[in-house]
Amino acid sequence: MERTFIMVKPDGVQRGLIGKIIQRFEDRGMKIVAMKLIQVSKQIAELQYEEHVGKPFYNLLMEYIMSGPVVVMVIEAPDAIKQVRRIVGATNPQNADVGTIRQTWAQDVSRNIIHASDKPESAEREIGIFFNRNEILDYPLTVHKLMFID
Ligand code: IDP
Ligand code: MG
Repeated sequence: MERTFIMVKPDGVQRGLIGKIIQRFEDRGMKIVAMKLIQVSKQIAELQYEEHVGKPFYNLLMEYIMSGPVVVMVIEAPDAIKQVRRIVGATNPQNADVGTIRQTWAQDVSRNIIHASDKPESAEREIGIFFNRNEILDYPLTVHKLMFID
């Protein structure tokens, strides 16, 4: 099992999509091991998006991510990082495959409603930014017995 980090961005929260987005991951049998509703501070936003410093969209991205509450989650699943990114879809919703979260609910790259870690180092770093160890729960998900053969 692998862990990844996702965030329902402020537009996703304002548009009432928290439940629908979580449903996509639950439907796939992915396990939520941590979750909370928070307001991102400037300090946290700078950490989350440090790789984008200096890019033309950086300031807009910082404003966007701090513009309202977000839902942050840690999801556990086999090959979680790649599989979650497949469910999320391409960064620009206009390029996202039909049926992905971004293709279903978004139109514009600067309002793409969800974040998901792109590689193992990012997942570890991002989980560490948003969660303490004691906020990440270790528990069995009963449905896994029906979905996986050890
Ligand atoms: P990702 O979210 O699919 O990993 P990244 O390239 O890491 O995409 O970009 C981080 C976020 O920055 C995107 O999700 C999107 O909100 C925003 N972003 C990326 N490229 C652009 C752009 O060209 N214009 C405006 N915003 C952008
Ligand atoms: Mg990214």
